[in-house]
Parts: sequence; structure tokens; C-alpha cells
Amino acid sequence: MLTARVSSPTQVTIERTSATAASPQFRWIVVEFDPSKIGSIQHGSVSVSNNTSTSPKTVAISTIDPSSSLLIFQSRPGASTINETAVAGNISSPTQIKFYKYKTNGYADVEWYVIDFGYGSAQRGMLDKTSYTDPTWGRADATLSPSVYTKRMTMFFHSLACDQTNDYIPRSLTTAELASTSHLIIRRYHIKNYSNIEWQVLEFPYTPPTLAADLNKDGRVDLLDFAILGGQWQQAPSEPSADIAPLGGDSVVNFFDLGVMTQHWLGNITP
Ligand SMILES: [Ca+2]
Ligand SMILES: [Ca+2]
Repeated sequence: MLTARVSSPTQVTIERTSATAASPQFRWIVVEFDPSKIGSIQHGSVSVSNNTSTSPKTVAISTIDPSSSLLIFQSRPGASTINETAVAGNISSPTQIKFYKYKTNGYADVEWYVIDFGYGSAQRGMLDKTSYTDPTWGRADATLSPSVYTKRMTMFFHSLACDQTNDYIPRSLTTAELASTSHLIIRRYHIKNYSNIEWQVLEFPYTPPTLAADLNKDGRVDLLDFAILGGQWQQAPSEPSADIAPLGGDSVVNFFDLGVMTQHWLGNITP
């Protein structure tokens, strides 16, 4: 298991704890955010060793707004035991993130990023699969409240701590799926082992597209709009204005404006 970090303006560093044995293949992605478009982005590295859910490793961060922020991270375990490959983490306050394993033995090194997008609506929670009835979980369900609109831009990220000091990979490896507007499912194939599952969902606000020729703003470009344009034909615009061309208007309603309406004709704005 590997970690990645942007180590300089021109370099990405991929690391693992042991350089022997398996030969990995990996792909990497670097996303550069426009600083004027997001709230903030922070990065750091931390070692998680004897930290459990009751004594997590805490990391101080610069103040963020948790309602618009995501914590994403990767860990490289010190050994191939479930406990060390499974690190859970969350944003525990506007100035703190925390990480933990299920047991105190071993360690994992974590590379983390906290992105405060500056907008959006985040929710997060922990699914407790630590009781005696739950080690056989193959699926864990988180309920989202309020519900999110899945057709919009919605990001989610999860992590988990997992029991066992032996080599039982891949029991700790899981996927997350946004199954409906209010339902996040975490799944794994290989059951057994208790877990704490930390999840986060961030929904970005939706700005509906606009059609300039939808003069009466009812979501369609049709005869109602055409009638408004006709009423202002070869005149100065009135309200609502049919002066939609050239961009910014030219104080007269003429063939330029009709041309844009023709392009948008019978267009629907659907969310
Ligand atoms: Ca219209
Ligand atoms: Ca015009």
C-alpha cells in the first residue's frame, strides 16, 4: 500500500514502507486548485502507531469550515497485518483532524490533505461495527440527512480501522457507493473483523444553467419568449429585456437577438 504527496512544484513522491517483495504498478493524479476559488488546502504527514479510537492521533490544522471541507488521505502500513493497513480518520473540529487504528500494535504512516472548498454542504459520521454481532459485516449503511442530489457534484470519502494483528488482507479493503440521495453503502467481499468506518459526503451547490433566450425565466425557450422579443422588435429593450445579443446587449432588439433565440429555440433547462 502506497502513499502519494506533492513534494515540490514539479514532483510527486510515492512511498511505501518496505521496498522488497511485490512490484506495484500505480497511477497518479495531481489536481491543482485555483486559490481564488476554494477556501484552503492543507497537507501533512503523520505516523499512527498506538492510536485507537479512544486515543487517536490528533493533528492541529489551520481553521477550516467543516461544513465545506473534506479530509482525504492514504496510509502506508508498517506491516501487512489488517490492523496496520486500516487507518480511520476524520475532521474532528474546525482546527483538528484525527486518525486511529483498531489496535495499538504496529504503525502506519499517513499522508493527508484537508480541502476546504469554501462552499458546499458536508456531512460525516462513524459506523460502529465493533460489537460482537458485527464482525461479519459485508455491507455497512450510512444514512444521509439531509439527502443529497446525486445528479449534482457530490464527493465522498471513507476510511476504516479494522481488527486483527494477522495477515488477512483484503478484509480491510472496501468501496463506497452513493446508492441513493440518502444512502451511502460501504462494501467488502471478505468478512470478519470488527471495524470503525468513518465516512464523509460533500455536496456542492447547484447553479442551474441559463439560456439567455429564456426571457421570462420559466425554464423553456418558446413562443412566450418569442412574443416578448416580437414586442420589442427593432426598438430599445424593455422589461424583461430581449436585448440578448451581442453579449452584454447593444440597446436594440434586432436580428442579432433573434439569432440567439433561434439557437436556443425550444431548449429546456433541466436540473
Ligand atoms: Ca421562457
Ligand atoms: Ca441586441
